[in-house]
Amino acid sequence: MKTVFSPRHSDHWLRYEYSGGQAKPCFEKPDRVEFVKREILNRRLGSILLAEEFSLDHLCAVHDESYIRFLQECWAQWVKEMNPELDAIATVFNRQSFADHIEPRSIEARLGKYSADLTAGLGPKSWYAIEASAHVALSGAKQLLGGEKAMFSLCRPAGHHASAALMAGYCYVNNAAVAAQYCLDQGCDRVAILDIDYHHGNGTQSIFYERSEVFVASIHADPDQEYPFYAGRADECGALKGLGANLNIPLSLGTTAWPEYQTALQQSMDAIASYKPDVLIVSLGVDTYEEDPISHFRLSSDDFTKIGKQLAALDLPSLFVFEGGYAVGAIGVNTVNVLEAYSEAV
Ligand code: OKS
Ligand code: ZN
Repeated sequence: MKTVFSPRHSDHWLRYEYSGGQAKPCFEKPDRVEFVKREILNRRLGSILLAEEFSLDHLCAVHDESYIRFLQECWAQWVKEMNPELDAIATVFNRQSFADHIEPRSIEARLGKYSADLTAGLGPKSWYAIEASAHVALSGAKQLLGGEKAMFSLCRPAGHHASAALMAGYCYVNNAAVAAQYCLDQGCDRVAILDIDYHHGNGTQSIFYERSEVFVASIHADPDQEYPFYAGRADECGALKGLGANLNIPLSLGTTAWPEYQTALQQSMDAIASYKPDVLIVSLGVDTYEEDPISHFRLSSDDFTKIGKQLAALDLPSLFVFEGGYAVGAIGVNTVNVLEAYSEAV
């Protein structure tokens, strides 16, 4: 399996993340994908291609144009109005609808309009990494449609919490959604997205919730107990034309190990098989790992091999898009375990 990568990911880094009322060092750091890249080379998974450039239209096909403009402009405006020594992050939020039609002027107000919560900020060059990450996903999709059986887009920052006009959960542009829309625009009739990150892919769900051409399935920690809290329940099945095209499988924290996970994976695969998509996009997070510092499932490194093997049974052209995973010592092994087992089984 070939990988697409961009060194521009390292343009994105933040000083702090906020949790439990505290500023802490970030779990989401540039190292993460460098470790994955190193393991890909060590294990000879396949060649590593640099991302191609794509038009911004592909991002605007799933995101509001005003939101993308905000991501581009944020840092320059933050420097003018706020403190250039600190990350650009929201302090106020638009929870009232009176100003929804207004593009706010001040950067504080714009950050609040386009942030879901305090889990996503922007640094001096974050936009360049965000754009490159979308290009990594688009390049993978292009290769797939060009005839590759499977591709790995080693995206950073991740995307699955980002909705049409909100950044959240370390995510800015929804890379998997951008890739899915690209596949449709290039002639696919139906695309399935399977999100196996530990966290519910609430951004992806919201982008495609009322559409039938993209089936979205997510296996994740129960939102009663885990971020993103406000989406991911089993009764969220899609709406309007998208009714029936959304599947959530929440699993309980602390106790979920391979037997429960395997059953959920099979259930999601059965649903995808009956949807009969032209391509599969896997939002691949490895924060389901037992030693992940922010998550509470109990998958072992060997279990990631089993995931790859099991997914191969779908026998679909597959684009793996990287999402979360914070146990940097094992992040490469766990990720490549999925990809290598998938490649060997198809
Ligand atoms: C705040 C929790 C923030 C979680 C961010 C989730 C990042 C992730 N106490 N998403 O898949 O890995
Ligand atoms: Zn995650």
